[in-house]
Amino acid sequence: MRVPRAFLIDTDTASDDAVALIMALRAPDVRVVAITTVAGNVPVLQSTRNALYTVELCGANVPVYTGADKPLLRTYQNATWFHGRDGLGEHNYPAPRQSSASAHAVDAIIEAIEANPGIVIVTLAPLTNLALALAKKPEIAAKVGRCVVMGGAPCCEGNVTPAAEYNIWVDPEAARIVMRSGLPVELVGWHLSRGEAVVREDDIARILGFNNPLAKFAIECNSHARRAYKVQTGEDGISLPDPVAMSIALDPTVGTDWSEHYLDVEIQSELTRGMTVVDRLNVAADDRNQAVWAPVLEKKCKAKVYWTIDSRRWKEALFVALR
Ligand SMILES: [Ca+2]
Repeated sequence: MRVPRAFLIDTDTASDDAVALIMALRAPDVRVVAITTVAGNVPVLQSTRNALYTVELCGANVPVYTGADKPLLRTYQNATWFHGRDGLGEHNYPAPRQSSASAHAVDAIIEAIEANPGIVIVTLAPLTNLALALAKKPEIAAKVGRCVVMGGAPCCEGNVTPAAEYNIWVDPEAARIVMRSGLPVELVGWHLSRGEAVVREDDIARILGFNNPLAKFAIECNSHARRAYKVQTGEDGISLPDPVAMSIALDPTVGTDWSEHYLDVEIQSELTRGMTVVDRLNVAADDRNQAVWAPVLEKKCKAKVYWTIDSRRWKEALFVALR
């Protein structure tokens, strides 16, 4: 039998994070060594509570570590307008039985990487925890096998400003630290959870037809997010950015078109704060650009940016997890 792959998941557990956690916890060839939480969609203690609740619903036994309660420099801004006050659509889920592990998320990240060389890090949230871990111990970057980042709006519109996606926008300084760290980043932008990837009425009926508590929870906790997404984009259905990223973490071939580029994050502009700037035409080393791009070029480390996915296969991965 193959040795299961080690995953660490960093999350601001709201409704789509919860579904992504279920996918990883139920994957037979994955061992989730730690879940770390951060302030994002909901405040960090709510995020921890939601992660613990989801772990218990899966009958799993994975430690949850609480992390940063605010971005590195910016004022914290939640996304309860999208996911509901509790992040899970306001269905009054009971408190989890377990409490979070005693170590801080930042130390848990460092320890998990050192104990599991080649580990897959999946980030579903602002990158504050990972940035703090890299600041504390930069050499961990070289020990990570893959770093799948749900975040960014590569060469397209964002979901919180025209230029930026929420996870990157909330803590752009942290995102910049991660992108410049030498980590093998794979960027799963917000655009990949739109259009064909949206879980439509017939998909929802199919999931509810599985008739089990996880399937019911996955749909129910996204009720608020579904309404907010309709208002935001006009698209009907449940858009699931974190589960799409998880499906790629589980199987990179779900991504159908991707390429490797230098990537940086805008931190100075008001208009384009948190924009993920992708060197799509590979001009960063040109005379015109190399001075500005020097800190990125120095690392000689390009990010893998996914442009399209196979929506049928992404949804199949979702169904398998909830069946
Ligand atoms: Ca998230």
